[in-house]
Amino acid sequence: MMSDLTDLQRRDREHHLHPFTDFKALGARGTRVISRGDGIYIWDHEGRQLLDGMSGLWCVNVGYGQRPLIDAATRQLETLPYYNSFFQCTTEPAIALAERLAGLTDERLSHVFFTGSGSEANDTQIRLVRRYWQLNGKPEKRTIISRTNAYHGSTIGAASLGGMKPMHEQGELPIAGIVHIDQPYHFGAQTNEAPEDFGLRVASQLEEKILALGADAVAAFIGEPVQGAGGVIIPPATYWPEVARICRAHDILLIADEVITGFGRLGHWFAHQRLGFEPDLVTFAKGVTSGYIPLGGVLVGKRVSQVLAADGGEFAHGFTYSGHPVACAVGLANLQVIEDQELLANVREEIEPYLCAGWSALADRHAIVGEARLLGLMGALELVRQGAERFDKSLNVGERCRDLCIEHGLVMRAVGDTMIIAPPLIITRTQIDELLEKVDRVLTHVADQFA
Ligand code: PXG
Repeated sequence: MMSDLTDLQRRDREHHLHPFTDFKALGARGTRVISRGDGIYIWDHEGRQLLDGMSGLWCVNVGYGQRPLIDAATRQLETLPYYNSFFQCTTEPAIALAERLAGLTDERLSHVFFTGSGSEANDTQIRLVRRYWQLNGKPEKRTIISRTNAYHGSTIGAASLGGMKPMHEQGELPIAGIVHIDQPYHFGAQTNEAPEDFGLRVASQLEEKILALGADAVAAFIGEPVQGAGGVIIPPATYWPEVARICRAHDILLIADEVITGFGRLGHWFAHQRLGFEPDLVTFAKGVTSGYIPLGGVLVGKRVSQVLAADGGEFAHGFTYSGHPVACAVGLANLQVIEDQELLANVREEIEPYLCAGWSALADRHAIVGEARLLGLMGALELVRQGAERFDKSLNVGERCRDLCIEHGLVMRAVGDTMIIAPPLIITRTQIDELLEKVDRVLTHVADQFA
């Protein structure tokens, strides 16, 4: 029997500490209880239908209710719900998924280390790159360079890699050996520089930082191909090839954190395939199972895997749920759905161009949109007072806009005053029309209230 909403909210308030949530504010307002999902839609406890413009939390790539994923989980739960990959053991789904993931890239990314989440995967990266240089007789190569406003997860290591100041302020972060350079945020930099020049200039900070620290002290550089939680920061086309060149020139490992950008979000299995660079290591999570069940990991390039596999001894690292058979079975079914339903081509050829045109038009029609940007199915609208002038922070325009979206039956995410979408890859043109029409109406309301 369904519980009454106020009762659910009371029990939630009394016992459930939510992530990234102001507990007092939530307690006063009451949680939104989500009860059901189908395709690109979710329904809340009161039966209100919402177009899920965020694919859950950037993860439900194949949409809700995909039967092959449900069946794969059920079958695996019945056969073998759990076994581990420690002590020379493994399971068939873990083998098959590792092989399948390695096959999604060129031959270079040959091995997979499984974790339960993206945060664990990035903590694994820290230990993996330091272990690699240790085995190469260069243990002093241990510093990792990351970027301001990056999001790499919430564990101590991953939050240290991240460049979010409010997170660092809670818990004495970052840990030693992690430093940050600027993000390639053209709109945020308020510069007249051409994006291509700006991309090269920001990338050159990496070289300056390496030279300042000494290449002998630097293990790796990590970055999200397109920053997600930081506000869909799309780097100029010149940025990543230049970053890759600098890493190669100074013998620094290159880590692409593809937790959001992987598995079709940019119309390819991985964003680096689109943005033109070759990472040594790739972090994945979220879309690998379309969020149906937790799974993450690291795709390890031959350069690193060969050293680990040679006579490196034990890599003293792993999780109870590394290679969880149910998660891996769901991952395999998810990849099959992406392939069978031709979702990569659907994004590239059908959905992205259509959405992109409608998205740019929003900036033309609404003066409060300072910039509309989109790559693949990751889009952002920068809400501004006018031009590039921001609203006063205390107005909470982004949050108000998000609430208005909900009232109009649409889930968008607000990062400050930047409104974000990342819809499921199965979205159709008709559904994009519906999404754009809702956003259009909401922007008119926001403009009436704040402009
Ligand atoms: N790397 C990236 C690039 C991410 O976006 C993680 C690592 C960590 O993954 P786990 O599975 O440990 O959460 C993420 C997660 C948001 C939001 O509000 C984004 C994430 C997580 C929670 C909230 O945009 N990304």
